[in-house]
Amino acid sequence: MVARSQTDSTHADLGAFWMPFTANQQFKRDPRMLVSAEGMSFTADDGHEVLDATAGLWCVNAGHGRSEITDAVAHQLGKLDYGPTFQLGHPLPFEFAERLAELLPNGLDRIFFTNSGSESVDTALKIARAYQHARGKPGRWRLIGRERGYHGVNFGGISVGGIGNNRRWFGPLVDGTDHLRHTHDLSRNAFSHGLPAHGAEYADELERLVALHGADTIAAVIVEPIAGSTGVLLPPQGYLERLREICDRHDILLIFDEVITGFGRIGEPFGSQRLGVTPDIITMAKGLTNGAVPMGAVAVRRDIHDAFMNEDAGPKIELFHGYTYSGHPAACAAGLAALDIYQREGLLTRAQELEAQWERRAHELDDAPNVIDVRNHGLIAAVELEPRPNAAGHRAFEIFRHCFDAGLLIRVTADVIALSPPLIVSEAQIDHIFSMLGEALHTCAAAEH
Ligand code: PXG
Repeated sequence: MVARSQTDSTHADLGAFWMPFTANQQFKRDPRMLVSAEGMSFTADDGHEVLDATAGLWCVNAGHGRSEITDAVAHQLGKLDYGPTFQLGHPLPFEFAERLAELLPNGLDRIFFTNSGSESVDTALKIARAYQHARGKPGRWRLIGRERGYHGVNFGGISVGGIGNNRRWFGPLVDGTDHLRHTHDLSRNAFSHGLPAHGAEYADELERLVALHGADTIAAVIVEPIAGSTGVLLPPQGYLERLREICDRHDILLIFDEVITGFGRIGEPFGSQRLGVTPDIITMAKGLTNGAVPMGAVAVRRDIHDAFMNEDAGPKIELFHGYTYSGHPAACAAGLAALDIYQREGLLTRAQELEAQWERRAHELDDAPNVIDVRNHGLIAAVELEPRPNAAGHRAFEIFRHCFDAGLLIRVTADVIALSPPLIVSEAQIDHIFSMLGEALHTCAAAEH
């Protein structure tokens, strides 16, 4: 593997692209550019290879450069590049929705297509509120999220989301939301293997919010079964079950945001199947097309969908919602090809086969310098670092840069390092990921002294 060369190119032409969730000025002074990808690796513009331990941004579950997807998209664009889905149809989204329904938990077999995770979340929240109208309970409009939750960046998503910086700059948010407390509790759960033992009782917070607001004002609760973006927070054992129970008791919809946990990340097609709790609505994106074409979707329990349908088969639209690109032909073609690969190669359950080695290697970092927690589930691991005084996030970012130069792509959020490789990762590559990360933790710590 070629190490990264220190180029001094000025990259004077990088100004126009306002980069998302990026320190633009810093990046443009010292850019990290990827120019191609194949299998488990990217290649940077200086020719050095970077092993992808994050599946891009949690999306390239079948690995990069899958020719079946390229071919399917090219073929579809040649045949029908675009077709409206408002009052018209074309075959692909119908076929893709059927295929997804077969994979989803029982009963969630009605699918609304979007273009991203953020749109899926806002769609799900709107469906939840509109459903309460459709069944004659329009007073149920409140939406409950959770502290530290990430549900994308649109107004609905940041309103139920719980990451301070994603909310505080944007003025009044969507009215009628409240939040459960987060479940991260290192005092009791540090260095857990798999789901942490303590904290199921955090779900009882929902009872408190019901007592405060009245169940008859609450439409839905939305949580990530495993929170990813905020730094990988695992649900305590029994927590999701208890949340489900309380929602049932009070007739509140439960939405799982599976944008990260969908498509095999924790060893079943959807996280809810692995975790044994079935929500009423599931949002997804990312792995839906293996990251090749932007697309999201919302899966809804059939009776929720059916509440919008009535015997009047006239021209009345049942749900005033949709996107120009809902069910885009190229996205559906990519999604169908991705599903074929996932199923043919057994990728949707492969995380369970690799989990023991993954967990063992991850926890070999328990004693590495500055590490205050290592946690894991499926093919996800997080290494949490002690923040430097008055410089939160700096330590992890240095490790990110060190790893990138050394040929390993990790993801950092504040001082949490998150790992989530493509599900095609080999056992040797798992060893390599943790050896390189261990080396980076030691080297960066030594440089601090
Ligand atoms: N819900 C969840 C649970 C997500 O993780 C979104 C919604 C929004 O999806 P879009 O497609 O609109 O970005 C996400 C996105 C990270 C990282 O590093 C995570 C996401 C996006 C970018 C980076 O953890 N999650």
